[in-house]
Amino acid sequence: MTAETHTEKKLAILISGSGTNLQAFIDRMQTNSLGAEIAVVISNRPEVKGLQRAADAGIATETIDHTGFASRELFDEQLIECINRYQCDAVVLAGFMRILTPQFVNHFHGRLFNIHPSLLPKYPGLHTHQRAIDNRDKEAGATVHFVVPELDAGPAIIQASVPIEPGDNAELLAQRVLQKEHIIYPQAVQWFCEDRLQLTNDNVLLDNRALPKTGFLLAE
Ligand code: NHR
Ligand code: GAR
Repeated sequence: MTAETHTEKKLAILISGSGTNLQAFIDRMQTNSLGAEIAVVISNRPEVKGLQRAADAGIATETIDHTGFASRELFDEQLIECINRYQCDAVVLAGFMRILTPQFVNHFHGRLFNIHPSLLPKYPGLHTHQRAIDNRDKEAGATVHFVVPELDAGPAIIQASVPIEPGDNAELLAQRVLQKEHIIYPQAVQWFCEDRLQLTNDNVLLDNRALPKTGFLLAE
């Protein structure tokens, strides 16, 4: 007998591109330190590198090309159907670049995660690193959050910060932030998979205690 009381959760990971965050999840799954199975990787763009990463790891892949749909609603319906076909318990957006309809977000309420490359609530939306540099911020970072219908407004779970160095450009800064993303994103989802993380009306609870509004802060 083991002490395990829950069955291993199944994840759908949604990507649009390179998939280095996806790779961080794959690495953790392969060393049994994720506490979850990646049941399927879904891309809205054909032939991206992330699909190859999944295939190389023996994970099922699906491509649902958004350009083939007449509306966001129809695209999202197809996504929901696909995710449910693999009986997934949670959905992980990993560099997924399509805004999702309220219908999709509400369907997966409390089990839909995103990582955004800024210290939210600063810089929702796109081009976060350039905006932080242009504003002469001293630090940048990334935030793992539960997704709600309003873009990048969902409650934070973990944040990590990095310094902005003199002479930085958006690409250099993105690389520095990505290294932190690869640590905090699997960690947050692991908490969920261990039944330690919960979204309530007003709060994110970790081990039944409310997290601060900016989430758990990963120290340097
Ligand atoms: N959907 C909802 N409802 N809420 C969020 O918080 C979401 C979301 C979908 C994706 C990721 C997000 C990010 O972290 C995310 C969060 C895409 C865009 C965007 O403008 C903005 C934010 C995010 C993802 N997408 C364009 C669109 O028309 C397309 C851009 C492109 O294809 O390059 O969907 O940053
Ligand atoms: C990551 O920096 C992620 O935070 C960001 O895109 C990159 C994806 O990298 N996400 C967004 O901007 C969401 N709109 P990856 O494909 O190598 O994981």
